[in-house]
Amino acid sequence: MKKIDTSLYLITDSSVEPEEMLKKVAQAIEGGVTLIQLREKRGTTRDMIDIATKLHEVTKSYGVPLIIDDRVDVALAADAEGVHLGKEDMPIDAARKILGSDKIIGATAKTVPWALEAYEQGADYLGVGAIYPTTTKVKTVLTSTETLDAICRAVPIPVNAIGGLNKDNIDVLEGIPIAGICVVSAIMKADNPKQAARELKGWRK
Ligand code: TZP
Ligand code: MG
Repeated sequence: MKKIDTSLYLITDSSVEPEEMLKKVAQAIEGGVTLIQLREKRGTTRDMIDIATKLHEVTKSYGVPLIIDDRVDVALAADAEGVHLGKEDMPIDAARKILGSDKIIGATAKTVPWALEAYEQGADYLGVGAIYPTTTKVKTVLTSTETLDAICRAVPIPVNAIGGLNKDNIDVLEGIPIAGICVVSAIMKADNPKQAARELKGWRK
């Protein structure tokens, strides 16, 4: 199993301008973010590769891995450390054939059977949610904390909770053996991303 620190996983917000996004990511890493995902829904493939390459320069300078949402081709072009795949994206086993064994492949899972299938196909970590309704633009349904807990116990890979999480509601995850949390707005929409990351970092200590 790969050693991946998913404890505070920041996903970028496609509504933030790229230059601003790069600054916020750097500040968030300084506050303790351990993994970054580029979730970019705008522009052409060329634009995405451009943003991914710039973001990778930033994440590499801090030694934090970069994951690209949905796009195996963009991950390869930017030499990112991995990719995150949902049910409508490339199947995990197909992505593994293209990416090889060293790249990180994350997957979304909302049920125990789905989580087991993703694990068996070679996923390195899972994102489970949405735990709370989210203001981030995404097609998702709510996942109960009971299902989150069951998924954590069903697979040996890191499982992260996602969806509407912030410092004021995160206590709902207490006692569930998650490896970490994924957030978009709690950090990307914060006036001070470094401070926001710091506060989230400390939630389980
Ligand atoms: N998948 C499930 S919820 C979500 C994604 C990408 C968005 C999470 O964003 P936020 O702002 O942390 O609720
Ligand atoms: Mg996707």
